[in-house]
Amino acid sequence: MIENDKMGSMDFITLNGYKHNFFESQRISEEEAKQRSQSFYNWLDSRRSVRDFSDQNVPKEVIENLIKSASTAPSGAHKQPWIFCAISNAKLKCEIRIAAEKEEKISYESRMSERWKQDLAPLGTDMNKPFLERAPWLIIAFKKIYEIDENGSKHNNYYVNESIGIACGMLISAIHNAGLVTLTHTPSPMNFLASILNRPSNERAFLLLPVGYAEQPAYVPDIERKELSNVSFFYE
Ligand code: IYR
Repeated sequence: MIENDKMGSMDFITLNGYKHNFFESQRISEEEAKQRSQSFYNWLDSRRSVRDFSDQNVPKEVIENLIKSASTAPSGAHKQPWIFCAISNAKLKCEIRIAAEKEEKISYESRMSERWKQDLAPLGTDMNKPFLERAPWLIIAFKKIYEIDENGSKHNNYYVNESIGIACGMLISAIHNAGLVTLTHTPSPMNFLASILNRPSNERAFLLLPVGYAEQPAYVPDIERKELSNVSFFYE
């Protein structure tokens, strides 16, 4: 039996020949859990996708901590199938903006349906992406669809989209926690990112996140989140 109390339990056990360390779980009262879950929700709910960026610098150390936070995400078979490229280099940002706007122009002019453009109208997006140059950092999440072992053989990773999606969610929360803003930018197709950044053949761009301080003033769309009753169904 594995006890969940450190008292009298072992520091580690062995399963299938692999070491499993004692996990010191946090125990908090129901009252504290109610308070903490409410205040965490209030704090997450104050996050908004922001398109108006200040050009104020953000220290590299902050970006490193954001990426470390994202990389704590769970992943299929713990393969951690991601790499986060952080770009502050002005020339690269300019190159990325030009390439993204080229794709977006085609998308807005011919790839996206009228319905899609109508759905985006409240958000105020268009083919111009000045934030790609103005934000001090761009973080581009690449998924690693396979790994290459020492013999050059390819091994597919597992649940890659789920894994990197979770990591990006955690990254967005970490950005919010650091007093910074971002938005999820997905120029489509995104393969120009791998070529500009010289990424290896097993990596595919998943999401581009400009990171920085919000411009003063910044404006965000007047939109609402769905109510709990519209996003949940309880079976008790
Ligand atoms: N990638 C385009 C279009 C776009 C699509 C969706 I769905 C959005 O929620 C927002 C934008 C762009 O970045 O403008």
